[in-house]
Amino acid sequence: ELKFFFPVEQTVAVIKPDAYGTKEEIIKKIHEAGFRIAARKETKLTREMAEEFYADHKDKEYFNDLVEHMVSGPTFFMILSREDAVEGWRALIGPTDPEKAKENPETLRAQYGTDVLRNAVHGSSNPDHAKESIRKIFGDLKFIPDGTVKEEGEE
Ligand code: RTP
Repeated sequence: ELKFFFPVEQTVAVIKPDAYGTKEEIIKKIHEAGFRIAARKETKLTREMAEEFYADHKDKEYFNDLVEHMVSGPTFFMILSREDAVEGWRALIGPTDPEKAKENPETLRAQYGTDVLRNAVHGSSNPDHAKESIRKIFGDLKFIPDGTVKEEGEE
């Protein structure tokens, strides 16, 4: 009998202010898709934090609108843990534009997004970005192999 094991991976998932009111529904779907929520943090971003979080987009024409949106209300950050978490979460959320996401009505952006800016959720685009976002949002967390995370100093 052959068995394949895939490494547990972490990604950052964000419920943006426009979807904050549907947070509990989204969390239920996250669990149904087999993710564990290894860490969570709820915060209202300052302009500085929002600009840092989306630093790679600072030359885009939508950057100011994006930052305005991200500071408009509370944001819910999660570290999701699962096999193939980065790609799995991106598949669950769907494309950036909720209209396009509607090609698969099961995607979260199809269900909770409003438009290309207010598209309900964010996901890391690759494992390096995931690590960088984890550091920006959660500080230096120590990862242990089963995908759970601990804060520095915690047993
Ligand atoms: P990715 O980079 O992995 O594709 O991520 P994404 O789907 O979140 O979309 P991305 O193109 O990276 O853009 C980041 C966020 O900026 C807002 N946005 N607005 N008005 C617009 O044309 C526009 N384009 C992007 C969205 O909130 C998007 O999630």
